[in-house]
Amino acid sequence: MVSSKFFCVDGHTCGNPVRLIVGGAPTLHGSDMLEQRADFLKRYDWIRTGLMFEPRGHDMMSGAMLLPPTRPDCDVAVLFIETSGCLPMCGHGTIGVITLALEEGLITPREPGKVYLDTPAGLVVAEYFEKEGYIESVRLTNVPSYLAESGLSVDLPGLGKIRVDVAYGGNFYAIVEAQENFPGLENVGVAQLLEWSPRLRQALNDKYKIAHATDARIHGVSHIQWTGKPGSDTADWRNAVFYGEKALDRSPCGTGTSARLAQLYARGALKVGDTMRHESLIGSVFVGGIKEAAKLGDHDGIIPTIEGWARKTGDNTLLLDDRDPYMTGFQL
Ligand code: PYC
Repeated sequence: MVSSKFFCVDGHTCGNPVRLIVGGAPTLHGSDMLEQRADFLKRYDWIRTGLMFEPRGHDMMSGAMLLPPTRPDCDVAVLFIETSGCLPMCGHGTIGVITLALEEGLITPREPGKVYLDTPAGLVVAEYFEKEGYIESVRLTNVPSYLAESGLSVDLPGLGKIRVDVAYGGNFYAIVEAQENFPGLENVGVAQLLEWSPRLRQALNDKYKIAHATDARIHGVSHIQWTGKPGSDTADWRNAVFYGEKALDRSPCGTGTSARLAQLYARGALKVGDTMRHESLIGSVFVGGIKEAAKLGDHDGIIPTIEGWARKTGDNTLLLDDRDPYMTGFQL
């Protein structure tokens, strides 16, 4: 029998799970985190599927591992592992990873109060705020974000014509606002979103080829962001972000909020210095902000900030054992 053991710290960021692998992560090859991500997917994807999918995880499971940084300006590197693959960047994941890693004493930032993170999408700076020996909240300065396309449309059988903007916030998001065939998130159930989302993503990727303005290794719409009115009058907008095959983010989604900020900025609805309170499906809130303007190729984008909180739920030792027919996980 060959059995691999993984020590994990489990938690959640505003309701969405975070499983931080603190022991058992492989050593990866590659001169930057995008190359190391490709190496992981080629040689170790069984670790991701085994730790994220049932029976050790579930449709929404999301995790990360800390690695030595590939760039000198960073304290640590992070590889995100999800049921959907290895995202270039994950905002709720970063807030969770920073909270759990600091509370467990796993990283010692060279500048107190800030962690410089090497992610596959680029440098992310996480400021953290402590209270009574715990991390109360984390505000990350995300990668440059921008509106890539506006007014794209596809026809979906049973739903009709749907118009979207596509914005980048560390991943590419098709942002769906209220329109003739979508009455806004507040009027639509979860089952409906889970049915529409994969079909909409497929139709968009079949019709349009979306690639990052300065790094074509990042391409394709991976997430669908449904938008609507918030449930609380202290929030500005509500979203539900679909990713993978069945996941709907329980948090307001950090990279999704960054993409939404970039879209609203491009439209003139927000400006540098503005903030937006973004509510999730379950009512948890991230505060998004526009720190400064940024240029990505020909696009006028932004540097967004995202603030949220995470809490530890437990310690977890997981085994991937080759006697187990479900060692590498399954999804229904
Ligand atoms: O918070 O960026 C995020 C995220 C991506 C997928 C799920 N959450």
